[in-house]
Amino acid sequence: MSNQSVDVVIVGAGFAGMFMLYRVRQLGLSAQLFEAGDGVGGTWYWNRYPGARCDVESMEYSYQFSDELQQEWHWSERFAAQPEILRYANHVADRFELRTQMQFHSRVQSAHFNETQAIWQVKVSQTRDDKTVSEQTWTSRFVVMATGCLSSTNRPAFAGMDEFRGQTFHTGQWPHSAVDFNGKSVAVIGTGSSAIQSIPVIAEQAKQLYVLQRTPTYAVPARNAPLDAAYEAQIKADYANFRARNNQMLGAFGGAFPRNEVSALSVSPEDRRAEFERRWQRGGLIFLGAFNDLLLNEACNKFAADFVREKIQQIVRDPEVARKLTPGHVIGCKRLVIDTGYFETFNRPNVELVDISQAPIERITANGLRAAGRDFQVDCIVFATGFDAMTGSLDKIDIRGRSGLSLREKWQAGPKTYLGLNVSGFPNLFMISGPGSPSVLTNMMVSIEQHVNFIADCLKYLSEKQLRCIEASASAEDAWVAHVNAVANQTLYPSCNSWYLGANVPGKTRVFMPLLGYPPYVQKCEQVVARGYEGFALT
Ligand code: NA7
Repeated sequence: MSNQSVDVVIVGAGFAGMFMLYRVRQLGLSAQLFEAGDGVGGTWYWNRYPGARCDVESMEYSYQFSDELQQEWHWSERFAAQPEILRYANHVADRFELRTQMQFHSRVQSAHFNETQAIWQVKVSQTRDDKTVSEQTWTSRFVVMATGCLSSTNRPAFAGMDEFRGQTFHTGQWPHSAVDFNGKSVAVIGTGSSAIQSIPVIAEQAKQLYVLQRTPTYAVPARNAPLDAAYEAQIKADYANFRARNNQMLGAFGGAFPRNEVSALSVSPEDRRAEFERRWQRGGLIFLGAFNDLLLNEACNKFAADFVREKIQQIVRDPEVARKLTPGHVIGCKRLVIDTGYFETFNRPNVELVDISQAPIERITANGLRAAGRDFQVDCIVFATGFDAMTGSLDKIDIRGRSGLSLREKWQAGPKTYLGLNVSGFPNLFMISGPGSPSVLTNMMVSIEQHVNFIADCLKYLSEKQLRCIEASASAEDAWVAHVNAVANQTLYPSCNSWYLGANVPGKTRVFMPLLGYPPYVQKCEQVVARGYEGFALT
């Protein structure tokens, strides 16, 4: 069927799109959700690579909108693995009967705003095996982009890609059927989070594993374990307060082991080391909360970086391999990775680290690849090369606002938003965890719920006040972009080539995209609402 009309079109069936659909239905509005995959889960639907696991603790990485849901769901491990998170997403979709308004195998190609009627026209391709089988046009008053921050894969254009006769995989688009590396020679390109999680698992299966590293990465142990039943019971007995404590944290997680609110310079070297060691032994991202200025002051950062560098030297037996695995940049300015046996994997006889920092991959060949002046013969190549983060999935859709203004063009010099929720010139178009919001610097589940609640409350307000359109003003947007940059520039975050800056994608404009600091952001959103949606034009 084509030319259908609803109040709200939602793009994406990850945790953001699912909860948005739930809230829109609660408001009594009609909605249709489109999803390119054939199931719910978003990031956790696509990222099925071996070892894929969340880096936020399970008891925190879940919805909080339904107390029954959070009470009845049981996580089996401290850090949940991808299959369990996907089961959770499916459970939520079933429990709240969300699938009735979801259309799978459906890729939104364009969304154009019709100014005369103040409606959006959305073109959707229905696909089978990546081929378009039919097209639909939908109209809606509102469009919500729940397209995810890390869903558009970054695939470097290596020469000779078509020549390779073996199997290739991208960690962000892993096959849904099991992949068996037993007895195979494998090359993994990249050493970011996805690589660091998958390398130890692949190494156990593969005959030979080559890890092609352009930049070494800091990783701290996850110390994953079965979820402690007493800890689970304790949190469930007081879940609301546990959530409230986490919401006060800079990244909306880790309230059970909060940041140590003193400077790394204010304590003796022995006490500093003891605090790093305490957090290293506990495991997880809380390592960077050892002191309150690790990402503000280079000297303090170096204490933390040196601590991890020493650990790498201790774990990796071959001093030359250890040296190559040791990062030199600021720790934490690229997302810190939590690992399970990553550095230990380089002590295995079937694993070789290939340093391509000085001599990049020259080409892919029929039997493998050529890099660092050598030919590597492999059966499989795993591209763990990351994502066109935060803007990639929006860029793929032809989004046009007032006067046919295209979002791609508007964002050519970097994304501009107001609150990471809306863009001037694009009325009634919302994005969840868009650039300019805390998003990827937080526990995404918390940020997602906060954004969805903001949008749903806004839709309710518009309907109560009989308003047709909401749109960020250009001046509020400019001021917001300046604010996001100013906050980032007070920190060490902009100092290295991270995907936060778009530095991993050749040609992408270098702009620090997420906003640091969840609690002040929430306060700002509340203030905006209290002042009648300050910074937005309501018509
Ligand atoms: P990341 O963290 O962006 O890592 C990608 C890796 O791929 C990284 O080591 C890159 O090296 C490497 N890369 C990218 N392009 C190339 C080329 N052309 N040649 C060689 N190596 C390359 O992506 P992940 O999927 O691991 O993690 C993304 C997020 O998902 C993560 O932060 C978690 O939040 C979950 P580089 O460092 O750019 O030199």
